[in-house]
Amino acid sequence: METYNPAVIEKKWQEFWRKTDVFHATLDPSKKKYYALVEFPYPSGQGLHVGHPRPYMALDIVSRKRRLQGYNVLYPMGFDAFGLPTENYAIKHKIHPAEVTRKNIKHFRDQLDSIGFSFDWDRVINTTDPDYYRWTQWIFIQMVKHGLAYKKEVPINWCPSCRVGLSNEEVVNGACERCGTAVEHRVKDQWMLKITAYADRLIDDLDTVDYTPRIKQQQINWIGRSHGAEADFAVVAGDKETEDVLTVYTTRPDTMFGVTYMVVAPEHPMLEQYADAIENMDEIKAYQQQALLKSDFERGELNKDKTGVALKGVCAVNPANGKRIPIWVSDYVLMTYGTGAIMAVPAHDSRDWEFAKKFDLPIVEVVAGAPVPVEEAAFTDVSEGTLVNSDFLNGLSVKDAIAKMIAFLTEKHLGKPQTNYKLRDWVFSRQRYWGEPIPMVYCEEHGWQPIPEEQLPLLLPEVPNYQPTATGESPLAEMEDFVNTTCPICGKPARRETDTMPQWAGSSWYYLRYMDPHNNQELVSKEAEQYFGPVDWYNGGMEHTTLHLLYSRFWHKFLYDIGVVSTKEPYAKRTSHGMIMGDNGEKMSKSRGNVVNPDEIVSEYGADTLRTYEMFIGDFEKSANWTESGVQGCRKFLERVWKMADLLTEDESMDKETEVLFHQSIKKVTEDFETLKFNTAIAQLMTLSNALRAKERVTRTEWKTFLLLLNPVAPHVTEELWERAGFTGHIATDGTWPEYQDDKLSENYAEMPIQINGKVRGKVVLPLKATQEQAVEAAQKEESIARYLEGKKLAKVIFVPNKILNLVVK
Ligand code: ANZ
Repeated sequence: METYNPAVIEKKWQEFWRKTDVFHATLDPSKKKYYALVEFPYPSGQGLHVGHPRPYMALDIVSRKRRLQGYNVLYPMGFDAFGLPTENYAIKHKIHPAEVTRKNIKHFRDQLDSIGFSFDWDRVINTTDPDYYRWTQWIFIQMVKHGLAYKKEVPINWCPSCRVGLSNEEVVNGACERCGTAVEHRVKDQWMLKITAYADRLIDDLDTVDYTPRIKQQQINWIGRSHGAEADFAVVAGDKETEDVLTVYTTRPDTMFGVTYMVVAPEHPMLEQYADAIENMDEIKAYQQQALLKSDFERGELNKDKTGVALKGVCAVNPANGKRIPIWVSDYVLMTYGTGAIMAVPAHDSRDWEFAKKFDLPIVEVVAGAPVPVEEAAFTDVSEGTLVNSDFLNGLSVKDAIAKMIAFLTEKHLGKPQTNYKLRDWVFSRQRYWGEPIPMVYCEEHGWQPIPEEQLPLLLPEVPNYQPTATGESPLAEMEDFVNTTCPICGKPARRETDTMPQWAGSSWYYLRYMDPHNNQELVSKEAEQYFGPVDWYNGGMEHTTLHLLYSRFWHKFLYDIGVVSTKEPYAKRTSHGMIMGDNGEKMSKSRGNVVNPDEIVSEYGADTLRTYEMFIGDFEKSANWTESGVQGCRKFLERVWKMADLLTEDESMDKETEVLFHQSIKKVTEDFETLKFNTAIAQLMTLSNALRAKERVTRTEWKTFLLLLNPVAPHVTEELWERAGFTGHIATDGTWPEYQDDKLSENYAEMPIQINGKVRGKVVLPLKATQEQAVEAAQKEESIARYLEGKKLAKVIFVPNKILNLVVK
């Protein structure tokens, strides 16, 4: 046979798949469906590097295998194309972002096609297409109508370099996620989405889905639900107890008797309120100025040198024992969490402890059982320890003391049980051009109104300049034609919202559109949603666990509440992949010069080699370093497979010697493909191919089975070999996934030496449980033995099961 030439084979089969449209998922409720989803890419100007397709290959394997198992598989792909890099590129090169996007998508599509994915391209979506974002806008309007979208003056995270407001999620260590510039705080009127209304359901419904444990845990941590109490501390100004109280949020009401001071955030309104009574207001003002410069992240950090100022002339009263305690202002207390004020218990809270040590404040132990005295370290373990120095709580465990103190506060009207969340409402406005216009209009008389739904999509107008304005307004603000409109209620002149949506908007519901991408009546038809939903398996990056995944679960739950979708959760299963690093072990990036372009690998070694290598490179959930020698190894494997075609015999049945290995391989590959163990599945196929080559013949059933098992990984070469072997049809159109037999999973056969009159004359292969009669019968049939029996009389039979058969003849 000629040599393996992937360049020719791969084009041929990609063309075949395209022509036969085999990967198109039809809406056919008579067939069992399987919906596999991968995160759609942002079509950047750089194109794909070899890290991007790793997750696509994984679910391509699952999709191809499921199709062979008879499923109607929906495996779609699209482009998440709104976003800053495109806009920035457009600004720099003076090309319209839509033009940039078109070019980039074309490039991505070519790259993806060359790798041979089984995507259903009839369903491709692009979030910047008005037919798509019309529905993104529609969902926003439904949220407005249900009170989940509202406008609010909020201090936002402002990136002075991108000139854009960022959500908390887009701020990483106090810097802009995209460009790394330190984030400032600014007050702006923003559209907000009330994701907090769904906080409990976003945690509780995790019990109903199959997500990798660390993904679940990250979501839980991000939402940050904590149970505790609010407690009121009376404020004393001068020497008089006022009517006012300072309310704190605490998860440890049991430690109330250990409170030795209070702390308010620098932004706390009580400071303004008591400005007259506070004697050192100048000092406080100076401190407030300083705090403004720090991000919440910096402020919350442990082990950071604590700063603060004590209020002079104002103090508070501990509601448990009536003692007067000082009030401090310090930036380790955030205005954005709880009530912006805390009761400090230095003996049992590490940050309070550090603060107390620095400013020499009293430390009172109220939970006994610390391994070292509380003067040396805070004792924070709540599972051990007994309350002391705490009046009516003495002797109780922490758990019981919490309950008792909450009951006490509630009864005395000094507090109440309270649940808090770290999760904040989602800042949904962006002052950028390249995003979905927010379909809202402001009327002097009727306030903010959504535009009538018949007017959707609200098109993004062409602007001469995409540059964000110096005032921080979106470029749309300068387009009078766009801005000036009429009020949908009274018809009088009104102004349009000029902010656009964040990039997270389009990706919050895209999996629904794939189910029914061309529907111009609805976002998705009931029929399509009920058939294809929910997504059976969604794989994506770990970095999207707290942003995209949470946002899309929130939108889905809202759509469930208004009857658009029929399931409570969008994704039945979610997994994550590890990254592919450069050959130097560092993250692939242009600046590090370690980027590998898949195009080069495809043209030098072939797509099947690239696919095999990326799936063989290591544990799918862990990161792995790219090595060229690894690529070469996989290419060699496929070349050996190619040459195996020369060993093909006319026999149909499986040879006994490799039958068990075959059944074991079917089982292992079938299971490993479903449990992210692509590497061990491939290793098994390598072992199997070695065994087949060792026996120097491959029967037709063996060859067929082997090609089917390898097909999801290396679809082109296996189709070619299938065709050359003359098997019926093609794998993609006619193949059926092989099944193993339980009773063939272990060695059931043994070779038995046959003796004639005490001398070994040959051997037979017998089932392990063979009886004496079966053994004798097999021996008589065996040519090498039969000669010795000819014309003789069988006098005696000595049979040791599974070991030996001795025939005594005369
Ligand atoms: C007294 C106390 C004693 C606390 C103790 C802890 C341990 P989570 O679990 O994250 O909800 N806290 C409350 N509001 C705060 C704010 N705005 N900025 C900074 N810290 C704040 O944490 C709740 C605990 O964090 C609260 O319980 C409070 O300190 C602090 F041994 O109250 B605790």
